[in-house]
Amino acid sequence: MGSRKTSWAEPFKIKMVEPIKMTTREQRERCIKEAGYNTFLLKSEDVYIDLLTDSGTAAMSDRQWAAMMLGDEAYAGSRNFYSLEEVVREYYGYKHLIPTHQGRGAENILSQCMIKKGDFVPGNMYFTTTRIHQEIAGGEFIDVIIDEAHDPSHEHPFKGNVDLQKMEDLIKKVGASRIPYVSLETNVNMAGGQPVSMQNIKDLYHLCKKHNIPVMLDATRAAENAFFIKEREKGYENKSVKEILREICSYTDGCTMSGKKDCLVNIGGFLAVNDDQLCLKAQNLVVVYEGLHTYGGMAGRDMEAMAQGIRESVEDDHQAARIGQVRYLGQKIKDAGVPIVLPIGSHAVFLDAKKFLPHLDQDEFPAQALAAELYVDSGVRAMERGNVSAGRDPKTGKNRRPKLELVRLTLPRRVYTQAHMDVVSESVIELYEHRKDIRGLAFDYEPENLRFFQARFKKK
Ligand code: PLI
Repeated sequence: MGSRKTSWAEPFKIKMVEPIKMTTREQRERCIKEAGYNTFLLKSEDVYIDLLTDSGTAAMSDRQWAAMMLGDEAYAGSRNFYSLEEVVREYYGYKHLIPTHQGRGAENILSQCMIKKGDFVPGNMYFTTTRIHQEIAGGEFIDVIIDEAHDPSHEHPFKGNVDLQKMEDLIKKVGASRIPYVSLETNVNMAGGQPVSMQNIKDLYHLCKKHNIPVMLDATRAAENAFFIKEREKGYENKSVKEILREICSYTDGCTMSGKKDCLVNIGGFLAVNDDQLCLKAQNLVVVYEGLHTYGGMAGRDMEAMAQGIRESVEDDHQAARIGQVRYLGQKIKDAGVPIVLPIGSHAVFLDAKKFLPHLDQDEFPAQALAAELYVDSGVRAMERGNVSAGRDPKTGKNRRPKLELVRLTLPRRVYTQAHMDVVSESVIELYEHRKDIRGLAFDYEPENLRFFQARFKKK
């Protein structure tokens, strides 16, 4: 184990490869123009290294592929449902499982079940799909994350923490009866993949219990969060990711899950709850929106692959390599003086586009422009997480202009090598040297909902 103290390596070897191809700069200039300068609208064929998202992009293990062959595609009562249910009970600890086609399916069901018009839903920073389902159900999202989370250079070790004072103030202001639940996200995506501490989760749970407010976890990257707790929180250094994950969930009343991240599958999700009545209500809605309550929009084989993925996701070695790779990329970029969100998070390196392109106003969408330029430079596809993603304030109709204007270089799990990371960092560093030449963007087409997915832009 001597060498493992200073370096990490993937706990797997590669059995199958998928060819990728490099294009010319002229081709990429044409492709991005045709895509309206939106990396979501590029064809994946035209991408060299795809760091758009870690969602549904993981490489499955041989055991997961073997599990796919055990698919029981019965409409009702598939054995794979029971297998997934058992795994969710063992690893997450919740009593009831309601499968959904992916995370937002679970968010829809939970929001419809729990939120009434005029309610307030506090959360540790918004997530795009989570917030829109809360709003559609008649609720208003209230950000209760600590202030440090909105400062890209602040090195708080648990920047995803809930500010308990903000929570108490909200309860005082609107009353607990208008707060149907708290939406607690682990490894907060929009803050840069920043973890929540166990102490904070515990304190939040006790505060909420006092007021009879349930805590609903967004467990999408909870296993990754567990790894940070192991590394950074006193008393957890000798616990396994598996034990820590279970403890996180024990201070919550249920969770929504996008299985496409931690669970190492290409599609799937679930809602899991402890309350029997809430389960009945959710089962009743899942048949309207997703499918029967024993498949909820997933194929039997996908449920089996997810069950196996969950077992693999809590292996300490897996998380060490996963997060080690993100840090390798982040450190290279940081060492060259490029502004990034600190500390380096779990699933991505986030470029600080406000500092990268100070000559652009936020309404010229610096992060969108930077992601487009990165693609043109090297065929690397990233994602905007800033003013475009934040959307417009429904009350004022104005762009929300969030404090964080970021480009996310998101690492799919078990897919790319260290050499790919070197190519990415070289391209980012080169762009930084020529940053003054990068121009802003203006909308050509702006969709009403979740505009970042389908918007089109033109160069200013
Ligand atoms: O993409 P879905 O519908 O399976 O999951 C939605 C979702 C919920 N919560 C969180 C924290 C997410 O990160 C999330 C999806 N994230 C995507 C697609 C991403 O690229 O980050």
